[in-house]
Amino acid sequence: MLSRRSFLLSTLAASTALPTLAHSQNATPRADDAPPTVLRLERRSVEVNGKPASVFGIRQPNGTFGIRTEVGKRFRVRVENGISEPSLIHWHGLTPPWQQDGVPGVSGPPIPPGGSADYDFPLRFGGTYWMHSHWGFQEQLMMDAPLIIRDERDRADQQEVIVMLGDFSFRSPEQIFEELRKGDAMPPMAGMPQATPAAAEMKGMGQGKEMMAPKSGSMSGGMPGMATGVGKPDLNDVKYDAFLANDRTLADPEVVKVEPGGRALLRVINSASMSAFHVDLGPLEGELIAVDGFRIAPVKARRFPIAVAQRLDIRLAIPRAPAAHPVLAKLEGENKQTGIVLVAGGAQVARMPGEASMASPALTLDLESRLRALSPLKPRKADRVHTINLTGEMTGYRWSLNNVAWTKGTAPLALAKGERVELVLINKTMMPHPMHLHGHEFQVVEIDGKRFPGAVRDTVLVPPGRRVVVAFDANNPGHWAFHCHLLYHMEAGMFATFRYV
Ligand SMILES: [Cu+2]
Repeated sequence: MLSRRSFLLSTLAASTALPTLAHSQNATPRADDAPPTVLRLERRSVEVNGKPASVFGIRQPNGTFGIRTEVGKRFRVRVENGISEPSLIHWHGLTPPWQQDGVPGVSGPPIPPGGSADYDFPLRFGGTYWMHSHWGFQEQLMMDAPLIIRDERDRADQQEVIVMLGDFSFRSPEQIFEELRKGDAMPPMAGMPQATPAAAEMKGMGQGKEMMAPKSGSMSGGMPGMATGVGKPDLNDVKYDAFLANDRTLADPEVVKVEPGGRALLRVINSASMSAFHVDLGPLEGELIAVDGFRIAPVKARRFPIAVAQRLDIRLAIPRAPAAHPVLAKLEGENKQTGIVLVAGGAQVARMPGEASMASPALTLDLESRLRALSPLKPRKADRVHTINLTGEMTGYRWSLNNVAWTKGTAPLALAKGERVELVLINKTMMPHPMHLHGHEFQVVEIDGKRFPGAVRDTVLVPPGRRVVVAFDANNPGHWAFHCHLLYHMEAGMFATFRYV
């Protein structure tokens, strides 16, 4: 078993310049250094549907899941691997030096059982982020936690409520992946005509007038998961046993006391491996003030879509009358739901069913097309454009980018320091793909040919048949992952890297 020291040395061997790992090399910390926050990777038990389940967790020694810190501070963390297998934690949405990004085989080696790794970098911006393992299928087993960076948006008179969404199966992730590969659910062939989710768009929550891709030939014949009609997207190809909010189902939801007449900030994190939701506030109107941590011109609504790995910051004014206010998350395309309950005053909490009376529609880009960044990128012509087709093959659940299923030997995509880069993401498949870029925030600048100064974020949904363009500045040299955040798509090869120095 590797010691922590040999892990650090092997990290060093992988790279010549590691200024930000300097702290871990110091035998004695400087006097002005606070000790690092320790995060322990651990096994733990949770109860789901009345049955015990062994999952993972990321906790501080005092029991706190994840980290809550402040903008301007350094992110000084020691991760201790207390499980019996290797692991490595990715700080989703942060922009660390690339060696500290936590992607095994790209950023550095995994932490062996019993080992630890140190992290130290400045926090440039605040917001709602999260952390999760990038090793194997550990994310499906809840190796994830909130990563909250407070900034001027946080107010003393505002109660923070974190809602971490998840999908859960009593089957092992390996078994789930095996079932997918055997063809219980198969993506369409690359290059085949693509149907569009027109029906779902019509039923969509928003009334946006966005462009739709033209409807073309149906792929639904013989496609599992598509029996409900022509032209619908293929959603939810893993059948889960439960959907969780803060580790719990609606049979026994988390109940959070809030102040009647007070303010709350919901920090919703979709840490599910494969499931997108509609956050449903019932009769309450919320104000969406940030996506993926970054501020937007506020949008008021009662329902907000959230794709896998995305975050929503929603301000709520709690009514004065005593009442229970469920905050539900409804699985897209189905009637399954999960959530928590906000209780103001002495109100009774009524039992809520885990299934809604109606199925939710698929997520659309209606909201995305209406979001406007409060701090957009400086307008600038792209120095480099990468067109990235989101692709899939018929056999064996093979997902890919530009028809390449990533392996360690796949060449990185090129870019150069200082460039404005645009990624043209074209979904040639029947499934929606939430695409995530590591180490950089990007701005959504185009949907289906229409340019607009959209949200700055780190994960964008590309529904079937749609074309989404994101722009970013190549200002953080290194070797970075870019991938679909659906866990089994990523594992199947829907993954690429960028490398520049
Ligand atoms: Cu995908």
